[in-house]
Amino acid sequence: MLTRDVEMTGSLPKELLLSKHIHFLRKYADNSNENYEQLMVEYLRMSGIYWTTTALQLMDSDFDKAGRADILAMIKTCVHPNGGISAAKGHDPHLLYTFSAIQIMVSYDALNDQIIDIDKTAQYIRSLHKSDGSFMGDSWGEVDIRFSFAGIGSLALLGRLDTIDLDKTIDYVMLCYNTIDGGFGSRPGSESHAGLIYCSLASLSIAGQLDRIDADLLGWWLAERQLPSGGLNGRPEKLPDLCYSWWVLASLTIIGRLHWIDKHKLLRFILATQDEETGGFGDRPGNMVDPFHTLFGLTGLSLLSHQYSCDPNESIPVDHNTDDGFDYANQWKSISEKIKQINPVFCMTQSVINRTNIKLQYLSL
Ligand code: GRG
Repeated sequence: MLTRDVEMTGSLPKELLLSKHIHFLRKYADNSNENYEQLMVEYLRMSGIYWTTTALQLMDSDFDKAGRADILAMIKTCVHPNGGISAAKGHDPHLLYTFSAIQIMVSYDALNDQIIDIDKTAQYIRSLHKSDGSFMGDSWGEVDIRFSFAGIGSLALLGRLDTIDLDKTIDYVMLCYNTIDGGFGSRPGSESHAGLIYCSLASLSIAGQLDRIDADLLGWWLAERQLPSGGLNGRPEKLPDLCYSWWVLASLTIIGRLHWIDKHKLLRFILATQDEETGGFGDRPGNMVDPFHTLFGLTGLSLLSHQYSCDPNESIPVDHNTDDGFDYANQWKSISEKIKQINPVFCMTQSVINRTNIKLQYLSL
């Protein structure tokens, strides 16, 4: 099989540049409207705000003060009479942006701040649920497993999961399951992809139905996503991309097999994707940085460092080269102190998820 990868040569960052990342992200979060106009593509602005505020929240204890009122006011301008929420004012509502807006509101503990009518928004989500259990993204009718997760995740955060037939919804998710590799594709019969595997496992976790998959087979396929550079791709023969430090690692965490990848090599890859001048992370070392990759670089580090510092059975493998300029034990400890714990299902801080009553299922070996 063809392996495509990147070279890890030259002087690449080896430390977490925390304050630079906070500075980079604050440009997006402060006075959000004007800066988002310039720096974000408008049609996905709501998700941009979710990526930025979640990343800030992971690093910054002052998160609540940063732009809260402006961001909540902006969300209010995107709420439609049918309860759906759009990416930006004047755009049509869509399930993905409804999910992002709900995630932001829950993070700010603002669900009951009269920004949305919870019943109406739950009914909007239900209106996109089809009789076969699948979800459309909007009234135009595209169906994708991402929308199943956005629907289930949104309703769970709203406390309205009983609005839909959850078993039927999960039966549709299982139609997208590929018995050959244990993964999931975007629709029944589609190729397995790490992003869609995350959406499926997160849905199964919320529904408590993770026992319907072959976790060893899937864990093997996910671990195979790691390339010699240490980075992860989303499917075979593709280049590594930092965002898979979320889609792959969150999936492995949900099924209790995070330790099946080489975390030290991945740490080197993640740190190498930082921009030492501007802050922020890019998809690969040396590439342009953006809030999407910055969030998923930080969430990958959060999953790895918190497991490492919490699990007494974890130790640095003896075959690891200790002459590569990395003090792994100290790095993991310091990263876990600097980045808060992320929840692998919702991609929101664990402390926020602890405030909800949502019960999640995880597998273990
Ligand atoms: C709450 C974190 C969170 C997500 C909400 C939108 C969504 C639900 C999930 C998206 C899952 C997904 C499909 C991720 C993949 C993103 C990505 C890098 C797509 C690029 O696809 P290709 O085919 O990439 O260009 P490869 O790497 O296969 O070449």
